[in-house]
Amino acid sequence: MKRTVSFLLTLIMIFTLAGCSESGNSVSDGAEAVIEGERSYDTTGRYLLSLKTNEAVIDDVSFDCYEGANDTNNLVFYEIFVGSFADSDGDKIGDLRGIIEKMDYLNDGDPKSGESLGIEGIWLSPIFKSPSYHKYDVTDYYTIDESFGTMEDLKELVKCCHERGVKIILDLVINHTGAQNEWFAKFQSAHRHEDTSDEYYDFYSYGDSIKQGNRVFYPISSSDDFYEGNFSGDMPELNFDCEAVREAVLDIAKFYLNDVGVDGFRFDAAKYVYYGETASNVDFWNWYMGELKKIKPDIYCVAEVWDSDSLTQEYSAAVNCFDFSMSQADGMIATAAKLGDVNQYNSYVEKYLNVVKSKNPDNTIVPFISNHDMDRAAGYMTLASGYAKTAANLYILGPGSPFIYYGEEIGMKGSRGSSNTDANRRLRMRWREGEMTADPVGATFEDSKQTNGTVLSQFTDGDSLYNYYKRLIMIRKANPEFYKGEYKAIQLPGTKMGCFTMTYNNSTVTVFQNTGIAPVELDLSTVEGINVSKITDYIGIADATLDGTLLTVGEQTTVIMR
Ligand SMILES: [Ca+2]
Ligand SMILES: [Ca+2]
Repeated sequence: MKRTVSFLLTLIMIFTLAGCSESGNSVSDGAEAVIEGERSYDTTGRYLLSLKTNEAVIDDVSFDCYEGANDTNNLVFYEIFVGSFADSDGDKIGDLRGIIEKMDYLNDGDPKSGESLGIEGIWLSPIFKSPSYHKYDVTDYYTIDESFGTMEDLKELVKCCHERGVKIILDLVINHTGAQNEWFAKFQSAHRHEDTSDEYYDFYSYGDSIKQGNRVFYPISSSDDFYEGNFSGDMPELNFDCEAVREAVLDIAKFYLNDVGVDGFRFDAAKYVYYGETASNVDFWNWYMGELKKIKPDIYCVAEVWDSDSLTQEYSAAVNCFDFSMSQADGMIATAAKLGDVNQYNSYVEKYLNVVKSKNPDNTIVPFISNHDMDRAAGYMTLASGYAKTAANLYILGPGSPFIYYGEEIGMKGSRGSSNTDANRRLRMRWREGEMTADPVGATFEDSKQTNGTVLSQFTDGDSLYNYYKRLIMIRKANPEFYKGEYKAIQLPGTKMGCFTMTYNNSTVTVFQNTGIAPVELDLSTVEGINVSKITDYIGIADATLDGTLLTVGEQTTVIMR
């Protein structure tokens, strides 16, 4: 469906101001192509954008909002840790119906309403029957854990997502199962009886000692054999040399693609399938993705290969992979966001994107700051420092499919801390006082450290991180080149400000990103490889002006030009 009304025009038409507002400063009165921006929010949190240049230019400053949901790659995803997100039945455990109830928060189906975050895809943490709160130890792949709901609830959530143009992918944990899985009971029984003809005898990886190289094995009780369990004794590892196992894991995916209608998967522990054997793993994922693409040609999958780029990129031949080197406190995004050199960041993005494309042109990069296995970003990139916003600028306004970890958009905190528990990284979503799940089992993070408020408190605050994320996603959608375009890093000598272009169908968007705490002036006539005449948007702590060829980008601010 083609949107015919321009993005900008619509926003101006709904210009019914109330509540708080911030406005860009008008600079250089009388100069050609001066830009002035007003960003406002009405009492419901509606985002209003008005960009003004001189009248000769303004007619060109309009956008068709790009509906990226038809893209296989390049969508803005949102990771939901299901048990901590939204509770629908009062037991304080997040569930699938809770997500359905919060769909308007995530995406209300109207790209121009300005009333939802606008994410385009959802990754659900594991939802299959399991004894743990995190559910990475699956008891039964065909049953939704009863604390999360039912298969019918999942189908309704999928329908609800698709009605809004949102993709939904499931966390698929197949390297290992839970110890309570009946497959494991049958495997153990076969070994106790030394019945090598039993169809489950080879179902899991086993050996005759407790340790082989770096692989960890556990004894099978009443047997001389040992089973592989690199993560834990409760997570026995399947044997992918067993044809029946390959069939079983294919059947699971088939069921959720065909019968439930999900759009793809996030593959847990992808490099552990064959422990330490990269070539065998890549072969496996190539085979698996090939089979899944036969079922659903436009499937979107992304794998967890938590390792160095040089290893992870090998898997890019088979499947999209998260870019772990971009994440966490010492990662590429945080480094550049915290007064770092954006030229270096852009060079990295270009180089790594090219590597991924050379491995498989259908795959792309998957930038993110944090996920359920990492300390939350707001702890080391505070809202007060502006880093939370510069980091978001860097990875949301760029190529690939950025993944936002739930609560990142409101600056939720949570770190392992001295109690060394991942539960602290998976705390309850802070909707508002009185409307939150319980924290996961074992969480010790003090509530008083959550100083950035709730969804409710941020909703009507025009300067809030929530409204900032919403605006970033709107800007991304207003520029289809972010989804479809070829990325090119433009080196700017003598400044840490970064520049890149993205070009699609002979249309180019040029982006300048200043993560420093001082404005940067740049004579555009000295920059090779760009061809721009006007600012079409900006987002950041400050604003931007263009006076002739002199571009001034305010502190911690990103500018979009055409
Ligand atoms: Ca519940
Ligand atoms: Ca394994």
